[in-house]
Amino acid sequence: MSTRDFHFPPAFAWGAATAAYQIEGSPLADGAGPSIWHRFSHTPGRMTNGDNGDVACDHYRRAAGDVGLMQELGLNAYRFSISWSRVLPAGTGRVNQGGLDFYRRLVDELRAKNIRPMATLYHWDLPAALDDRGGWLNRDVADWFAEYASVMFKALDDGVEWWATLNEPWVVTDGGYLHGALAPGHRNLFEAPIASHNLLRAHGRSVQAYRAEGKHVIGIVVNLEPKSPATDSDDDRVATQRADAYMNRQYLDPVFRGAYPDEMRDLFGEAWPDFPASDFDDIRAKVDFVGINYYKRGVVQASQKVVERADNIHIASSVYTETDWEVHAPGLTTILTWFRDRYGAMPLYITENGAAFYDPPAAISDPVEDPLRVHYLREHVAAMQRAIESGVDIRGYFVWSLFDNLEWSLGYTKRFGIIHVDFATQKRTFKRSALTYRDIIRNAM
Ligand code: IFM
Repeated sequence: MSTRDFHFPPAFAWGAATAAYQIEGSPLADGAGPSIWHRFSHTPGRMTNGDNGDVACDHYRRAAGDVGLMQELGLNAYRFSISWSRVLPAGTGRVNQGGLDFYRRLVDELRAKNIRPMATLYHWDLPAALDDRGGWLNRDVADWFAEYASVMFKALDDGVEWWATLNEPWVVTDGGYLHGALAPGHRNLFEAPIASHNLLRAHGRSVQAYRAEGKHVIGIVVNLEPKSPATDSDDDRVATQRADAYMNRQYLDPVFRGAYPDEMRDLFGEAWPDFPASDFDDIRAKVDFVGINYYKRGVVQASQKVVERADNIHIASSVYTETDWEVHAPGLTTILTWFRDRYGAMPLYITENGAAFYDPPAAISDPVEDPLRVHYLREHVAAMQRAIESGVDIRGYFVWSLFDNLEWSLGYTKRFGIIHVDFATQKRTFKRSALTYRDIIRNAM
C-alpha cells in the first residue's frame, strides 16, 4: 500500500516520542536531584559498556534546535517525558525552578512551531531520594506522585495538550522489580505485585488531581503484545492466557474493570497479595485516552514461564530487530481491535512504535540509509490504518524514537532513532526513515 492511499482523521497527531533520561543529558544540572537511573547507570556492571545518561543526546542544552528538526520533518505533535527529580530534587517538597524552566521553554518552543506537546509524567526515572524511602514499594508513593503531578499541571497545563501518567508500568515492574535488568535492579517475586499496584494507585491519584486542576486530557500509556500459542496444545493455550493477563490485562483490567485478572494469582502464587478493595476506587479514575506502545507480538510456549519473560520464540522467515524482537505489523491491528473489543471505544494513540536496526555510519551517506526501518514504518502505519478502517478510534501515532538514544541498560548499542545521533559530536543526521515519515505525514494531511 503506498503512503498516498492512507486516509486519516482530521487533526490526527503525527509525532515522535522520547524520554527524559534517554535523551536529555545534564542529569544534575541547575539544581536537579539524581534519579534511580542516574544511580543505576553509575553502578559498575549494570550497563552495557558502562554507558550512562550524563550526556545522552545533550537535548537539555540543544532542545531549541531539536524542535527545529521536528518542524523540518512536519511533526505536529511531540511526546516527551518529564524528569521528576529535575522538578522535585528530593521527589517531594521543594520545587526546583531550574527544572521547571527547562520544560517551560520546551513547551513554548513546541507551541511556537505548532507542535502539540504530550507530556509523560513517569518514564522510569524515579527520584533516587524516593527510592531510598522504598520507592514504588512504599504505599506513600501515590501521594508523592500526586504531589509532583499537581506541580506539573499547575506549571504546564496551559501548553501541554495531553498528559500521560505512566509509561509502560509493566516494564517498570518486570524490569525493575522482578528481573532486575532495569533500575532499581531488584529481583523479587514478592515485590513485583506491590510495585505494580502502587504504580496504578499513583496513576489514579494523579488523574483525580487533574480533574480538579487540568483543562486538557489525561491518560495512561501501556505496552501491549498480542499473545498467541506456539502450538494447539492445551498447555500452550493456558500459558498464552497467562502471558496475556500478565502483560496486557494486568494494568488495563484494574483501570477499566476495577479488578486484576484471575490469572495473576496463578502466576504469582503466594507472592500475590490481597489488595484493599478501596484502592480500586482510585485506580478506576476515568481516563480520557489510552496510549499504546507496540513493538512485537508474543508467541507462547507452556514450557517457558511467563514471569521469566521467555515467551518469544523465533518464527522461521520472520525479520528480527537488533533487540531480537520479531517484526510483525499485523499484531498492531490485532492489539488495537482487541483493546476496543475488550475495553470499549475510547480515543487511542500509538504512543510508541519503532525498531532498533543496525545503521551504517552517518559519514557514509546523508540521509543515513535504513531500509529495514523504512519498511517497518510503512508496514506499521498501514496496520494502524487497517484498525482505523475497522472503527477503532485512533487519534495519533508517535514513532519511537525521534533520536538514537540511551536504550536503558543496553546503553548506546541499539539505535531506534529516525534521526541518527553521532554521540561523539552530537551531530544529528536524518535517516531515510525520517524522510519517509515526513512524506507519510504530508500525504496524510
Ligand atoms: O526505549 C524504550 C522506551 O523507553 C520505552 N518503550 C520501549 C523502548 C524501546 O525499548
